[in-house]
Amino acid sequence: MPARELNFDGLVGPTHHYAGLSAGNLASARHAGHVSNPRAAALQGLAKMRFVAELGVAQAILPPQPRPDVTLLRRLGFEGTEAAVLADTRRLAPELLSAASSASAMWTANAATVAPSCDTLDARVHVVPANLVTMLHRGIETPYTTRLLSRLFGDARHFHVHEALPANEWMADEGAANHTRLATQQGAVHLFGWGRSRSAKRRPTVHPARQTREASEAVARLLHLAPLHTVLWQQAPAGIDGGAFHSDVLCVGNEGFFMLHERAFLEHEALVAELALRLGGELEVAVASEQELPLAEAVATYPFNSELVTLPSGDMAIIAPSEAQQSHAARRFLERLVAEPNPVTALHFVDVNDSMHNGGGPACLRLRVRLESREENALAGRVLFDPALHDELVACVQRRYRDRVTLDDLPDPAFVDECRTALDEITTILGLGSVYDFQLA
Ligand code: SUG
Repeated sequence: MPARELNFDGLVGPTHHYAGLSAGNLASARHAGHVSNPRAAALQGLAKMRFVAELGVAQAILPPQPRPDVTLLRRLGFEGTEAAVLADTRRLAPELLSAASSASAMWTANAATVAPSCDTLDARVHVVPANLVTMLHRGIETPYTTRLLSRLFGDARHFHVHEALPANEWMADEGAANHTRLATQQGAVHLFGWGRSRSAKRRPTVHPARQTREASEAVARLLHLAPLHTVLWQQAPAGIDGGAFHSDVLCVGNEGFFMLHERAFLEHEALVAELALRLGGELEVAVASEQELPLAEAVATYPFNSELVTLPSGDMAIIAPSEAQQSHAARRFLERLVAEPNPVTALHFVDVNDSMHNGGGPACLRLRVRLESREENALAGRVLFDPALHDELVACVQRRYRDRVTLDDLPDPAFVDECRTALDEITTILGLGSVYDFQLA
């Protein structure tokens, strides 16, 4: 069956701002309180989508989530009219207003973990939305993510969208940001990176480990993967303590090519040997040593948070953030990969600077979904990216998004109305019907 990988990018929402909400995410902490520009951030994302689509890679898009999440604030005890709830939260608990207003659903690598039908025991595509339980502002994404993915992948002949794992720190799940699928003629392997478990002796001491081994095991079961297809491996605690809060900050893989930093996983040589055993000689691996590319530089400039895509020619391209271009060591490493005899033949840099300031690179902004053509035809909505869709969304963003947002804008009822108008237009453009509660009311 012909299949191709679709990259579902999350459109940046109109409340995008810098709140320093993510402990262990160094860029988020560094930019806390900076004035944001949601319009520029959304246009950068759309430009990246257009660029990827123009390479001949299948591109799709998911809408933002409704923010501020006033229901969250009511659940936390704020009462009265919506305007009163927002004003009181701004005054009494501004960090909760930020959490309720975060545009973090843009980082769709965290939306879910997906297994293609060619790998699953019942030959359907399985999707497990992530509970994102470690961070409040991210955990509130799960209900909408589940609703949206259930709508898009609603055809039960082809898809099964599961419930997220129970929202408990034992089962903390960050979705595909901790998952890589590799495949050669010999087979496919789903590599799940995890940061802590009830039995692991070694764990990070400075920053939180977000993904648990127990959650990864449960996700692998729900995805209906045969054990032969599954490898679970611990992220290096030193990597997490150095700012690699997801495994995709220090590794990315595609088909038979895997690139990683030596601090991505504990005992990375044993991991590479295990992968080689499962995938055979066709697997090619590129490791950056600490000497070649220091961890701090890799975390600051995100060369591993590149999109690694297969081009129509069969060659691969790396789509890296422009921050990695500006770093001598990161750029040298990426250029080495292109020069070496491996499937990577092209290196491109994209500007997703406003997302990077919150710790989200090109790979964080996309969820990979490998679909056969009959499955692609069963997708609901108008979410496949093409030039017309790009132009309509750009016009909407230019019309509806502000170019400057601070904490003081978030409780303003006029701003909240503007955001709803924008989301209403976006979901209409995407042919999704009514997905938000405010549209259903
Ligand atoms: O969860 N940043 C996100 C970045 C997610 C990156 N995703 C991947 N690596 N796949 C996070 O830490 C910052 C929000 C703020 O501080 O305003 C934030 O949520």
